[in-house]
Amino acid sequence: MRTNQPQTVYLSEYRVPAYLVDHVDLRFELFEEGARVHSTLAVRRNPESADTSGRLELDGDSLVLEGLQLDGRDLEPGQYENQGDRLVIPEVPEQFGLTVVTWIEPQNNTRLEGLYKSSGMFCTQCEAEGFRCITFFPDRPDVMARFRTRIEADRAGYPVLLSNGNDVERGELEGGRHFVTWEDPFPKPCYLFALVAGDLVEKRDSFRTCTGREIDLRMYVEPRNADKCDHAMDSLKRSMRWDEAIYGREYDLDIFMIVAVDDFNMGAMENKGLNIFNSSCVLASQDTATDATFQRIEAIVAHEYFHNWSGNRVTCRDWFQLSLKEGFTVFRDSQFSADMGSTTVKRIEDVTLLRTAQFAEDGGPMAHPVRPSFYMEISNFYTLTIYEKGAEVVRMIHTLLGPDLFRKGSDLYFERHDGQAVTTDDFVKAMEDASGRDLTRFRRWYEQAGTPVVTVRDEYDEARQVYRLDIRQTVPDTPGQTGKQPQHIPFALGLLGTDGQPLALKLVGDDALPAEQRVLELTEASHSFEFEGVAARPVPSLLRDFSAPVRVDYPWTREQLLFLMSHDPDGFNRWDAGQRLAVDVIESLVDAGEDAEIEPRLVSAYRHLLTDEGLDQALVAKMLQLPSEAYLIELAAAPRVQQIYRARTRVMDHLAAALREELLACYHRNNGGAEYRLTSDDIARRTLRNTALGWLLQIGDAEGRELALRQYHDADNMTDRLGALRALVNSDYHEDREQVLDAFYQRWQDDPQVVELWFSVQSGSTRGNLEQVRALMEHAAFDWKNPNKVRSVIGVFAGQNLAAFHAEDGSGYRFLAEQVRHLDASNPQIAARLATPLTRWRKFASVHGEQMKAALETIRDREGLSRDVYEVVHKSLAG
Ligand code: 7MF
Ligand code: ZN
Repeated sequence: MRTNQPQTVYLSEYRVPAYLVDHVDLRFELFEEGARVHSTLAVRRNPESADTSGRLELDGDSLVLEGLQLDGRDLEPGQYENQGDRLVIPEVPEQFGLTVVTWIEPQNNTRLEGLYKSSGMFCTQCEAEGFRCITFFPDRPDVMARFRTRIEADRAGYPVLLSNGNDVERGELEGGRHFVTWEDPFPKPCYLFALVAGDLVEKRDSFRTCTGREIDLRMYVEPRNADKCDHAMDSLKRSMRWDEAIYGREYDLDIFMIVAVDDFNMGAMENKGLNIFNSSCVLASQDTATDATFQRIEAIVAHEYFHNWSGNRVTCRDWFQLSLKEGFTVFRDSQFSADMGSTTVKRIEDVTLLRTAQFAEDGGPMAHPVRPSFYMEISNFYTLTIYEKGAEVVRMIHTLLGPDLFRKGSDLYFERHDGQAVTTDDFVKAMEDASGRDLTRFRRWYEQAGTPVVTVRDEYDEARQVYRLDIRQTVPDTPGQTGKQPQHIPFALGLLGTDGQPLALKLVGDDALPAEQRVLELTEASHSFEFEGVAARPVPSLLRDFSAPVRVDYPWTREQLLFLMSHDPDGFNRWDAGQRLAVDVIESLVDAGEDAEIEPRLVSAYRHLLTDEGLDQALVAKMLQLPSEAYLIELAAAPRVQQIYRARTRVMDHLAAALREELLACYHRNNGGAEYRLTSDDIARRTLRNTALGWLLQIGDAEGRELALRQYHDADNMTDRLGALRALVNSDYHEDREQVLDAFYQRWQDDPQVVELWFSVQSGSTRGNLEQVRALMEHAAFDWKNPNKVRSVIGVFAGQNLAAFHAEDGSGYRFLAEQVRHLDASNPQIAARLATPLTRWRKFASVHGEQMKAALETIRDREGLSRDVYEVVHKSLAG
């Protein structure tokens, strides 16, 4: 734990490493009281380094140093300095072997960084800087070494011993112990190191690559989860096939392993040949996982697998380049998910996350560029900006280059940089070189934080039959960054004629063949585009498919939005028009007071969605979701949360009451019956059915209640069971709610993933209050040491139950601050993430903002604050 003020790390201070490590020989002796780690490094001076001092510095964290030898000779106390977080040897030769012996206590490691124990098994998490909690090492991604790892443990307790690469030797030891040795032929940074030891069952499968190599696929899980591996295994094979077909990337090792662990700070980790997953992101059966979970698992398995090329074969030079691997890999996994299901639905989901949460981050105190230039604690920079905005930036390159040149660029990137640790600039350069396009101005997307605002105004000249768009862009100031330059924005659009048909677009003075959609390239602060041959004022369909991560400002009328909702050939924009209309209606209630009339055309638009079976039902299921409170808050300049909550609820009540018959018909039309399948059609049907049920219970409909109870009892899958439970929990049928919640818990209490769902349905329910959330934390199934439980109770409360979190008396804020202070002592990474909602205090005017700030100050004043929480709290209180 930190004792003095944390240091800031700057990109401008990057220097190549003074020493390189070619080979690492590790020996782990695992015991119940701790673990001894013997590490022998083959070190040599880096010829590229200007540092000729002869001084070797290794990183360390919470280590007990038991031995230190240079070329086989013990170092005397005067020949080295153990500074705790650093081991310094002032004078080393050009090339040498260094042996370090450390003692660590995985069983007491609650931070879940480095080597720790989860449900009786040993496992590791080394990204970003966890390897230094295992042994002293140059813990930076540009030091790449070949690893050989021998694991020794009690055979009965730990029959399975895993590390990266291939198993090359195994045998028995004295005292009922055994060992396995693993060798990874690919040099890698230490953040990709992994070790697992436990009593696990093995599920095997295989995959034949495009060149005919047979890859051994293995999953390791606790015996009780043996029947929950199929979906992840199938997802893995689909990912491997897809990466060959779309990116020409073949898997390189002979074995690929996946391990599920219950206690994990994040979703999953791409360790070379040995991916480790949070159980809730990999295990699934029809009985225990919802459709959403199945889809998330497919995406995460793909994401981690894709890292084998975008991350492992080509890795990051330093952690400022994190988006090099994360932005690109998220882009790849979204393309994959789009190909596996509905492209439009996937785009809607990605954009919803981006606009709700990443835009909020980009407008808050932690705003940072996709390639940051400084940080205190790198764990805090695994953000939506790095991941989601980073993916959008790659997606824009794809849009600008087109699929063929993009593929040429990615081939060049992988070929040119295979085995290297590189920068986001190297990525852009490869795209430029392969395509011949100039991306100089485009690079600003990596350097400037903040969400650009694109303002569009239009004018129709009937005499000339010309329609003109005036488009301006501005990039807002963010903490520490002002006076920004225009960015290179691909702006896709179409125009619709009065009959609802798309117009052929012909720009004045442009020879390109007329097309129904164009990607305009905005590179300056302002542009004018004139379209000729336009017979009547058209309706513009702007930023189709969300072609850039920007806010569009255009004075939409409700007529235009209704028109686009039913006519836009771009499915994404049809959905977006519906969202804009709903936002406009809700906002007008916030402004005009709760008794104001609700736009009648909203009801007819929703009626149309509910009744026209000719519409794409997956899209309809999305269109029926009202914009979330979080999104409405994000859009508001000075959000009044209680008013927003009441206005949104009133619109929902109004729609549900007016459309009761249609909702019932929709429910029955989509009533399951058939066997559970994971096709987009079936998922859409279940979503529609559960949405209809939720709306009916929202207004306390008695028939809806009967349907929910029946669905709960008859369900043969978790999607339907949880849909019914959620509808009841969010209703005023208190007795049913309590009864069904009890029954659910009794039935599923032994399954941690289902208990997480049970927790989050309650903590996220707007009918629940803070007392109920506190009661959940007293529940036997709650466990402070398990990040999933903390997230599903406290995180879901603060992130989704916004009316309660923003309670007028400030109790929600004080509650969250209390939990952050408590958790910081055991798990700083999770504590820092949990604190995020409070950091947005400036956005909330008057009392609320002050209450949030006061809560943050109570965190700031905690004795022995971690670096993780320190950075978040100080940045949000600063200025
Ligand atoms: C899909 O990126 C998208 C994002 C770091 C841990 C997984 O592979 C990862 C790891 C964090 C946040 C999100 C994701 C991951 C991490 C993630 C997972 C699946 N390298 Br932190
Ligand atoms: Zn990743």
